[in-house]
Amino acid sequence: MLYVVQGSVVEQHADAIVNAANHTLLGGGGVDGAIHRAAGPGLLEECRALGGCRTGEAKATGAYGIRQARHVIHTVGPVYSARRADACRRELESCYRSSCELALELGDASIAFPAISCGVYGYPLEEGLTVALEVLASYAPRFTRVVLALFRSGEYAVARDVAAGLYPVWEGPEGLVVQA
Ligand code: AR6
Repeated sequence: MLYVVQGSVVEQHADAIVNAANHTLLGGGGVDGAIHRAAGPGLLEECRALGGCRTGEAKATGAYGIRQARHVIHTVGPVYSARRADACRRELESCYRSSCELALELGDASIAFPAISCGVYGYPLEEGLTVALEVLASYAPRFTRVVLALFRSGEYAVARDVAAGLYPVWEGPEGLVVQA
């Protein structure tokens, strides 16, 4: 099942929590900072050994202080540029796909995502959420739960409208349920 919820990805009950990271994998602002703060210094130490990550790819670590999760999956979204909109879309699709594939390889039954690239990296929100929902809908049957967590209420409102335009949806106690 695919869920769209308002809240921080850090708080989600999922085997894999996805981080919108940068090439260094050494932390940053936004959700990356929140994940590193919640996980603690062990996460940074493991990240140092990974040698960075390319745009569109994903790498996994332990979840450390994020007790309810088994893994953090770090992926690097595109820095949006209108001049290379098609390439950005392919890179963003690849982030969601690579993260799901890695979680499946690791035996994670559930996975929670933030809106990758839709903050500091400037991906237009509606387009970025459309990519997220389309890829996640295609993976939903392979997990017990796939969650797209929108941190800001404005982001959640847009996500709800985008999801309703693409799929049948209904409001459940845990948020918006998307019939993928
Ligand atoms: N907790 C949970 N979610 C958050 C938080 C938070 N504290 N802050 C933002 N979000 P962003 P990006 C949501 O900017 O665009 C970092 O510095 C936000 O509302 O975190 O992929 C990295 O190191 C949005 O929905 O990621 C990179 O340098 C989502 O997280 C760069 O930012 C993604 O916004 C990556 O930029």
